[in-house]
Amino acid sequence: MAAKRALIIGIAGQDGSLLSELLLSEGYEVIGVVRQPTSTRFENLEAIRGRIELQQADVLSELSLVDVLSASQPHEVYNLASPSFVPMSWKQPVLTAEFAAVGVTALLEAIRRVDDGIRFYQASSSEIFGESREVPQTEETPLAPVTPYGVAKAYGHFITRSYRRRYELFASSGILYNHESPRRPLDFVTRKVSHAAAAISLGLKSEVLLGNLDARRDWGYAGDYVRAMWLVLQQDEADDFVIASGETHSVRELAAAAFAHVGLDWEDHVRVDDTLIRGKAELHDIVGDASKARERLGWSPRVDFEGLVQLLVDADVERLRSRLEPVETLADI
Ligand code: GDR
Repeated sequence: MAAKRALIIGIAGQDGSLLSELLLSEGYEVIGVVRQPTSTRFENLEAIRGRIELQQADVLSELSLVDVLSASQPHEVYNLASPSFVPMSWKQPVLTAEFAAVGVTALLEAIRRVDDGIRFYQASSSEIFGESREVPQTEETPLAPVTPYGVAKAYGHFITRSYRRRYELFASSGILYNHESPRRPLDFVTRKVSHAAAAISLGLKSEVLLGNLDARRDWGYAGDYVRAMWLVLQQDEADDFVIASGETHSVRELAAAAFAHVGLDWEDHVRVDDTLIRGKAELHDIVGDASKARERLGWSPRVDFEGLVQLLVDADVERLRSRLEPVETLADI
């Protein structure tokens, strides 16, 4: 049987690159869509660059999407193209809405025109639950987003459902809670903390500034979560799925675990910077009930919170050490 073809919009990010690796291991042909020229060096794709094809397209241009879909004829399309750092959405609310809301519509329209048999995955987010009255949240929990990012993602979520209903497209959403890996940019709190713990343990810095230490999140490992994305598109029917660990931990617990892993006391190195506190934009009680994913997809996370923190810190120690080595070698000469 000919290999299945997957098109990943936003392939160069954390999720896109991890999903590519999974799909390649499942025997897929993987085509990625990027906004930059395809000759750009994408760090996350280095290891698999020779095994994937890249196409340049803009999710705001339906025509460019129609061209890419017509040329590549994918069986599955994963839409991971969106800004992902939530505080930035207050600085760039229009751009956020363009990519996370309008872009999804352009993509659904392009799919409908080119081949309505394509299976479509939309990256929804737990941010759509915002000030949720229901704890934990399920696929049926009413949406109450509070950030421009959450509002735009809610649009993306609803338009995906709307096309599923009106045009009977195979269009599914994964409502993913926070999912992390060593490929997370340093703006996000997990990488910020793991990188700081690693750097401090190596004597490269002495402290890190964080925001609200009492903030809680439902954190998981991104490698587990991209597996859920793939499973969502292997079902008989399109649907929405909450993908979450089902437990929350505070930023304080995150810092304590990360610093303890390198033999340090977090309280000696963490300072609070009030400008990083999100105030009324902070989300509370955001925790997912992934029962449906467990029952229907057979999905459950393999890496727990402790395992995740250790994996992140170990990767940062490794990365920083390998950068340090050439310097030490030079110093020896
Ligand atoms: P989030 O992730 O906004 O939940 O969105 P982030 O890691 O930025 O924040 C998590 C929590 O940590 C608190 N916090 C800090 N956050 C950052 N970034 N920096 C700090 O110094 C800091 N100190 C405390 C925050 O207040 C917050 O409570 C992520 C993204 O991946 C989204 O794209 C995705 O949709 C959601 O998760 C689900």
